[in-house]
Amino acid sequence: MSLPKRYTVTAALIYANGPIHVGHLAGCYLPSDIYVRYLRLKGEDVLFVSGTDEHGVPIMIRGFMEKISPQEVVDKYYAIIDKSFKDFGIEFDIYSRTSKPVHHEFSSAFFKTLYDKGYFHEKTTEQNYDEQANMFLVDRFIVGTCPHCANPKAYGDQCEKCGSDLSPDELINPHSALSGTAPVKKPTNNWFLPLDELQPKLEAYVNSHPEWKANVSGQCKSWLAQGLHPRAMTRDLNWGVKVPLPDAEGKVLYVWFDAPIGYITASKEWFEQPETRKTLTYAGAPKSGNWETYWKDKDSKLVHFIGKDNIVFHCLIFPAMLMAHEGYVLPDNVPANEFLNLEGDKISTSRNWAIWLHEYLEELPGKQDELRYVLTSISPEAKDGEFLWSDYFARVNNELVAIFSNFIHRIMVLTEKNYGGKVPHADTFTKEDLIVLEEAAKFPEKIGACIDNFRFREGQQELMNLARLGNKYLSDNKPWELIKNGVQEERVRTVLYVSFQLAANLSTLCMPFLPFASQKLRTMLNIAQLTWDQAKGTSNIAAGHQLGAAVMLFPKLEEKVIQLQTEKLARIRKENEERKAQEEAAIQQAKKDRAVVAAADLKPLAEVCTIDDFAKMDIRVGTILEAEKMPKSDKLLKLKVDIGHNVRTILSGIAKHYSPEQVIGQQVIVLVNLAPRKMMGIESEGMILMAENADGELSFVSPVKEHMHNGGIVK
Ligand code: B3M
Ligand code: ZN
Repeated sequence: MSLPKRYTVTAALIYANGPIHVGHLAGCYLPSDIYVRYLRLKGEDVLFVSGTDEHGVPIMIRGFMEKISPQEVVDKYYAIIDKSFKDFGIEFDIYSRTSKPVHHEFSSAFFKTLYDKGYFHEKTTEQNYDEQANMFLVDRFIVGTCPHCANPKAYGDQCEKCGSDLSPDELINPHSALSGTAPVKKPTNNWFLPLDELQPKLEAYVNSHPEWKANVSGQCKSWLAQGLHPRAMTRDLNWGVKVPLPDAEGKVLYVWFDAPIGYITASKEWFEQPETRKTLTYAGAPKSGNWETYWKDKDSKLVHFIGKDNIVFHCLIFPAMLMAHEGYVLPDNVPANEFLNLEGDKISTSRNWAIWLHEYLEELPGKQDELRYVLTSISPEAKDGEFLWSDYFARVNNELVAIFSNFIHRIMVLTEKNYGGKVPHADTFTKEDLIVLEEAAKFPEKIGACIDNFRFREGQQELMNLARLGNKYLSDNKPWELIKNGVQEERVRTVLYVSFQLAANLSTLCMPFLPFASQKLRTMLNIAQLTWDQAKGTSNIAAGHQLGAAVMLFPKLEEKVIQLQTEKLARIRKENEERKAQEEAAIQQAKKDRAVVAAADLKPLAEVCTIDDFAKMDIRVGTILEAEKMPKSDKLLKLKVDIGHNVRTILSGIAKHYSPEQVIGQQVIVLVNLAPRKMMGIESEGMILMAENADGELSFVSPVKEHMHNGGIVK
C-alpha cells in the first residue's frame, strides 16, 4: 500500500453481557486509543469506531442467569461499558450497538448480497431441541453430569469444574437448562459459508502481510494448515438479526457474521446520523468523504484492534465475507494482544477475579492515567502479561511520581517562587544545554516509530526517557542550589528555560498515553496542544510566558491504598477457594452415590457369540512407542504401537483419560485385524482395547505379567 490517505480504526465490539475490566482495557481499547490519538496529533484523517456486540449466546445466557430479557441485558451493560470508556479517556468517534435497527438492516442486506451471489451452501444438520420450550438448544443450554469429574452441573460445551471441553452427547443425564426435559434431535437447515473454497484467496491474503505480529500470523497459518471448513452463518435462535430469506423463521445470523459488520454500520451512522457522534476532547483532522470512503477506497487503511481469541474471525472469516461481497478493502493489520492475568491467575468474570473499571474509579478516583500507564507498561503485546498491585505501586511511585511528576514540579515551583510564575529568559546556552535540546528533539520520531509498529510498551518507555532526560538535566545542574547560593542566577534562568521546552514537548507527547495528565500539564504550562511534529521544538514556550499554578502532576501513592486492593483480592480468593472445596465435597459425594447406582445400573450383557465369531479377531499384545495429541481433537491420541510384526499407527479415543506422556511404554492389548479406518486424514490401523466403568472412565487392559513380548496372541 502506498501511504494511506486515511485510517479506519476499530476496537472489538465487546459483548454487552457484563462490565469491563483491566484485561479488556489492556487487550485492545488502550492500544487502539493510543494509536488513534497519536495519528490525530500527526494530523491524520482517522475514523475510530467501536460499540457493543449485543447478539449471540453470551447475551442470552446472561439474561437467563439474571432472569431478565436479552434486551434488558444489553441496555444495562451498554450504559455501564460506554461510561467506563468515557471515564478512562477511550475516545471513539462513535460507540454504537449491534441491536440498532440500522445495523439489522445493513447486516441483513450484506447477508442477502452473499446469498444472491450464490455463496452459501444450504445444509441440514441434526440439532438438540427442547420440545417443551419449543426451541433449539445451543450446547450451553444443555446441562448434565460431566463424564470426567462427575460435576452434576456441567454444560453441553464445557465442564467449568474440570475444564474439559464437552459435547452435549457426552453428558450423563443431559437435560435442557430451560425446561429440564431431555433434548431430542431434530433436523434443521442452515446456510454455510464455504471457507474451504475461499482458502487459496485467504492464504494469499495472509501471506501478503508478512508485517503482521507473530502471534497473529502464527494463528492464521495454523488454521490454514489444518484446512478451513464451511462454517454455518445462521443459527436456530430467536435473538439476533433475522435471516432475510423465506423459510427462515426462527433463524438469525451467526453472531460472528453480523458483529464485524457492526464496524461498518457504526461508520455509516457517524456519517449519516450526526447526532450519534461523540465529541472528542482533543483536536483532530477533519474526516473526508462518506462512510464508503473509509471502507472501499484503496487508500484507506483498515486496522482492527482485538484480543487473541478473536484472531480467526478478523483475519480469516471477516476478510472472507468482505472478499465474497466485493468492493471492500481488507484489514491491513490486526494487532491482536495476548491476555492479561491478575495476581497469578486468569481473569475470570464468574469467579469475580478481575479489576472492574467502574470499581477501580470508585476506589482510586482520578487515577485513570495511573492505570493506563501501568497497563501499557505490562501490555500483553507478544505474550500474556501479569497485573500485580505491588508492581502498580512501584511503577506509579518510582516512575510517574519520581521521574515525570518530579521533573515538572521542580521547575514549576522554582519558577513560581523566583520568577513570579513566568518562564525566565535564557542566557547563553552551554554545550550541555544544546545537547539536551537536540536529544529531546528526537523523541517524536522515536516514540512515533514504536506506535506505528504497535509497540506501545516501548513507545511509553521512550516517553519516560524524555522525562528522565529532563530530570537528569536538573539533577546535574541543581538550579535550586545555585539560586540559594545567590551565584550564577543567569544559569538558573537558562536551565529553567531549557527545562520548560522539554516540559512543553512532554505535554503533547504524553497525550496518547496519559491524556488526563497531558491536559493537566498543559493547564499548568498554560499552553495549547501542539502537533506531534511541533513537539520536537526548542522554543515552544517563550521567555516571559505566564505559567498556571503548580500542582502535582501525579501525587504519590500511599501504601495503604494498595493494601486495600490486595486485601480485597485476598478475600475474593478465599471465597473462591471455599466455594471450590464445597463443590468438590458435593462431587465426591455424587461420585460415591453413582458407584452405588452403577452396580445396579450395569449395561445388559450382549448376545451369545460362537468361538468362530471370536476367532475372527486377531488380538495381540503391543507396546506404545510414541504418543501425541491429534491437533483439533480433544479426544484422540495418535499412537505408534509395536505389535511384534510391525509398528502400527493407531488413533485411540483416550485423550481425555491419558496424556501422551502417561501412555508411552505402556503394554496394551490390540485388535490388529480391524479394517483400517481414516480419521481426520490419518489411517488408523487397529484398536486398543479398554475397560470402561459406569462413569465413562477408561482404563487400559494389559497383561499382568510384565514383559509379555509384542505380538503375543491374546486368546
Ligand atoms: N463480541 C467477542 C468478545 O466480546 C466478540 C467480539 C466481536 S468483534 C467484531 O470478546
Ligand atoms: Zn468435569
